[in-house]
This record gives sequence, C-alpha cells and structure tokens, in this order.
Amino acid sequence: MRHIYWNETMERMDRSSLRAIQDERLRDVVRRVYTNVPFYRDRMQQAGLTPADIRGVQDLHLLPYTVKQDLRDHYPFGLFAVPQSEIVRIHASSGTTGKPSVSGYTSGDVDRWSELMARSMYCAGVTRGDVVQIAYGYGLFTGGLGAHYGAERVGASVIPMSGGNTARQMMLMEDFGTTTLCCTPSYAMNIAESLREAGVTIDRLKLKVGVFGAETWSPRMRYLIEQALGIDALNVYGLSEVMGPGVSMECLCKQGMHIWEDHFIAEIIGENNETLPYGQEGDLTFTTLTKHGMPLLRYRTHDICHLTDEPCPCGRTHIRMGPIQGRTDDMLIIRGVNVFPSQIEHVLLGIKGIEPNYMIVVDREGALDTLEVQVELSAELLGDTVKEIEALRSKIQTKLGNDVLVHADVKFCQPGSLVRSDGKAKRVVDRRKM
Ligand code: DLL
Repeated sequence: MRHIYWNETMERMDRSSLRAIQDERLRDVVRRVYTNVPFYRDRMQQAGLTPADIRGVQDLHLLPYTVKQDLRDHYPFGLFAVPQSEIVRIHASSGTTGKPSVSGYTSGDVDRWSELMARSMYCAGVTRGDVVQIAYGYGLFTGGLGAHYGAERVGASVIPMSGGNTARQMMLMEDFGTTTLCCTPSYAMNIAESLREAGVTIDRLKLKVGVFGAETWSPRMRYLIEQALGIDALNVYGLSEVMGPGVSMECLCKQGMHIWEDHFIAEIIGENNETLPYGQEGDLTFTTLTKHGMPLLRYRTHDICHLTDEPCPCGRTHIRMGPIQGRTDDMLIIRGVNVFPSQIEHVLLGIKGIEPNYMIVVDREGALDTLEVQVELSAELLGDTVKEIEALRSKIQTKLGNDVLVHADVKFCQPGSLVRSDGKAKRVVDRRKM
C-alpha cells in the first residue's frame, strides 16, 4: 500500500518535536484566551492561575474544563477571542434541542481547517485528479464546507452535491466518474441500497474510497459499505465547536483516526474527572492550539473512545483515537442497565437475514422500561415460514440479552420500510422523555 502525505514534515514528525510545538502553542493559546475571553480569565483566576503557570502540556491538567453549557451560557458570540470584524465564518452544531453551539472562524482558522482536511483527504489517498462528491449537508453544519475546502485544497474536482436527492447523487456519481464519496455512513448505506435497487452495478462506477463520519458506525457497517460500494470506507471525526470534520482522520491502514496533534491536544477523561492513560475509554476532550476565532481549553466532547500511541504502519506519528463507542449523553438506561445504541447496532449487523436498518424504541409501561428493536427482514426471508422467522427473532433476542444485557422485543418490518437518512441518522426514539 502506498501512503501519500500532504505535509510530510508535520505528519511524520518525531514525537518530541511534536511535543515542543504543542508546548509552545499551548502557552500561546492560554495567553490569548486569558487576555481576550473574560470567561476564561475568570475561570483561570478562580483556579489561582495566570498564563505563566502553564509552561507546557505537563501543566494542561491545571486548566479548567469547558463544557457545552459554557457555550450555551455565552451564546452566541461570548467565547469569541477576536473582535467580530475578524470573524469570516460562523457554523453551529446540529443540536436538536434549544440553541445550537456556535463557532466562529477567522480567515486563518478557515485556512488551517482546509489544510487539515487536505491532510485528511491525503490519508484516504485522495489527490489531484480525483472526483470528490460531497454529500454532506452544506450550511451551518460543518460537514459540507469542511470536506469541500479540503478536497479543493488538494486539487481534486469537487462536486458540491450536499445531502439528499439520492437519484441525482447516483446519476452524477456514474456520469462524472466520482472516485470519492463524502457523507455520513448511514447515507452511504442508503446510496448503496438505492444503487442496488436501480440495478447499477459497481463496475459502472469509479468509486474507490469513502470519507465517512459525523455519526457512530460499527465495524460491521464498514464491512457492509465496503462490500456494497467496492471501496475503502474510512472514518473522519470532528465537531463544530472544535473545528468541524478533520480533527482526526483514518488512514488506509484503518486502525483508528490520527488526531492532528500540532493543532489539537486530546485527552481522555474518566468518571472522576481524572486523565486516563492510553488504551482506556472515557470522555474525549480537546484543547485547540491554533484556533483564533473561538479557542477552547479542555472541551469535553462527551464522545466515548480511547487513544493509542502505538506506531501506525502508515508512518504518521500522530496518535490515533478508536471509533466513537457512543456519547455519554446517548447512553440509555433501560431497567437500570446502561445501553449504548452502538452496542445494539453491533449485534444486529452481525446477524444474517436482516437489513442494516434499525430503529430503537424505548418506552415505559407502568414503572417498567421497555425496549423494542425494529429491524427490516431481508427480501430473501420474506417467504420463510412463521417458524423460521420466530427462530430468527429468538436468535436476535438471545444475542441482545447476552451481549447488551437487556431484553428486547424484536419487531420485523418490510424491507425498505424504516426511515432512511441523508445526514445523521436518527435511530433512537425514547418515548419516556416525550
Ligand atoms: O458532525 C462534524 C463532522 C462532519 C464530522 C462530517 C465528520 C464528518 P457536529 O454536527 O458538531 O459536527 O457533531 C459533532 O458528531 O461530537 C460526535 O458525537 C459525532 N461525530 C462526528 N464524527 C464522528 C465519527 C460534525 N467519525 C458530533 N464517529 C461529535 C462517531 C462522530 N461520531
């Protein structure tokens, strides 16, 4: 496998030089927020800190955390570290309730973001000559524009499709010879299914790689997408508060996402607010080193994963994060058992006879929580006898009971009947909260 590097010096820098860059940039960002953001100055003063106390990464643990509520409390622009006249772009998170979290970018920030997305595109082997179809939504959501600027920066031909209109996506994919698809994994699945239904075989396409992110997806989902589209399906991570897509990106080795450490410091924080060592799972937390519009210190993402500094065969030296296992606030508590939707997905996608589409419905009957898992039967099973279908139901229930430790009612649906997504999939309905 041939690896290409967008910025080889940075991407393959030895770890002690990388650390020296982080030390210097951390001192710089701490000075900037202390001087320009009253919220951070107050927080640091409350902790008895001045910028001089932060000598480098070894002192990171002294700094206060930032949480989403802090962004809400300073909505919309209260955490900006530059005058608004220097902000050239505003994005916002895709929160479903209340006010979104807002992020502002200076032109330097947009430039660095494009640079990191360019690195990320190179991780996927995407370069000049590639045709990149961007099926992430364009708008306040960072997916579309983030991938767009990165793909343009490497010199690829960009098709700014945005999400939705699957028939048109398929037509252009074939006619324009798309080599690279950028969208959520659930939308990639949706496109694959529509191609199959339309009788478009993969030999009519030039697709070779997908840059998929913005939502959790299991290894099994990766396998299914790769098989269906005949591509390498790679994971890209980011969040609007911290930048957007391209905070980290998987290379073709598919062993986790490289975090661009010259721009971000990642930590994993445990349940007692302690920093956990590599390998252990907890709350992924970022400090931005080079953002000027809205820098963040120790921002708790609530995304659960682990970090590793094991060398990667691609030669990049930046640490990697494992796939996101779920969010601390996604966790369902069903009859006292902690359940992550991703665990249910993992079980379902490992079972033959059902389609990779599902919906999790949690409700309450009297004092008791109930869990219903809706899945689509595959077309081949539709003709099966009641007995065979009951056997499949009990197989799913047993597997969920063993692996996730909850009892679930399994409801089979017709193929194609569950809602398809063209962005972030919504797979959980918690009626207890309604
Ligand atoms: O989802 C940015 C993005 C766009 C990332 C396109 C990748 C591709 P937000 O809308 O602010 O930003 O949502 C951020 O999405 O905290 C995670 O919970 C989730 N997320 C993002 N990437 C992944 C991923 C964008 N690769 C939130 N795997 C984050 C799992 C992801 N979850």
